[in-house]
Amino acid sequence: MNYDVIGDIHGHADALHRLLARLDYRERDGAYRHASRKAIFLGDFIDRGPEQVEVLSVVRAMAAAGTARAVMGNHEFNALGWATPDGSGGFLRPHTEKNERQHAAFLVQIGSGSPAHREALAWFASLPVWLDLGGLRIVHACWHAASQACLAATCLDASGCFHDGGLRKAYRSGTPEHLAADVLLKGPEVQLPGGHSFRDKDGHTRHEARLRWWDRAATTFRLAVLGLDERRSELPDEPVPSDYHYDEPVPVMFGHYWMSGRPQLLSPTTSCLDFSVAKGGVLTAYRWSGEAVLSNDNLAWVTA
Ligand SMILES: [Mn+2]
Repeated sequence: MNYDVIGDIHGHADALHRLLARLDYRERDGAYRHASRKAIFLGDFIDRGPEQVEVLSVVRAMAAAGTARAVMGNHEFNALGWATPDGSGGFLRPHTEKNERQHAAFLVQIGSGSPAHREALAWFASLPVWLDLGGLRIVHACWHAASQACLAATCLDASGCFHDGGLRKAYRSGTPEHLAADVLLKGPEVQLPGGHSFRDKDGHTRHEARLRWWDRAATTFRLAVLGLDERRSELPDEPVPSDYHYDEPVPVMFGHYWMSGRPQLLSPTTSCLDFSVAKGGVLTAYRWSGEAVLSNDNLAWVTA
């Protein structure tokens, strides 16, 4: 099977319609279809953008018609946690001001507590955390076998989706399952050594940093930490104690990282397809036809 893998949409339905048209999908019997290809969505359908209900409608229709598959993003994981009581008067994802701000547009657009909201949650819960298609691997933020094994053992059903008890376990802070869900859906972070810290773009002091797990040459903190380009030299030139680096020959595609600029591969076997459509960037797809070595020629995109 040939797949068109599509990055984070975040409620930008207009871009999604244009991208599917650009990829030669046509709407018939209520769903976009292609004569010889299927779509795969990398998660993060909701939050931020203006047409989140429409995005869910397009993607769910394709999934129901068998013309697309999808994995869970951290925003769908968060939506489930936000709406699931924790049994002691709160919710799995606390209703803090920061969490509410991140989710408010979705709750307004879908109608918090409405039948449509409940239906969307049931669909989010039906999304697998990753897809292993043999020659192609799909996950929202990071491919990491040990984290996958950890979740599969106690939190996921046979289709790779969270069951109710598994979702609760993955939300329990300090457990291996919580860390595993974080790695797969939000990407691995490491503690900086020797009390090092830096200020992030919001001015918060951080002692942990996100890793460029797809870069096998990124062996020191200075090389491996993401998103600090101009201040890289402040980081220690010491080895990263991390087993997160991906160095297998099977191509892996993911979203999540708010890349900017013209879409391009990260390496011949790794491709982040999130080019920030929700921040004025582009909605991006990789047109995969079975190749083990990826090519920039197979990237396609539309502007926001
Ligand atoms: Mn994400």
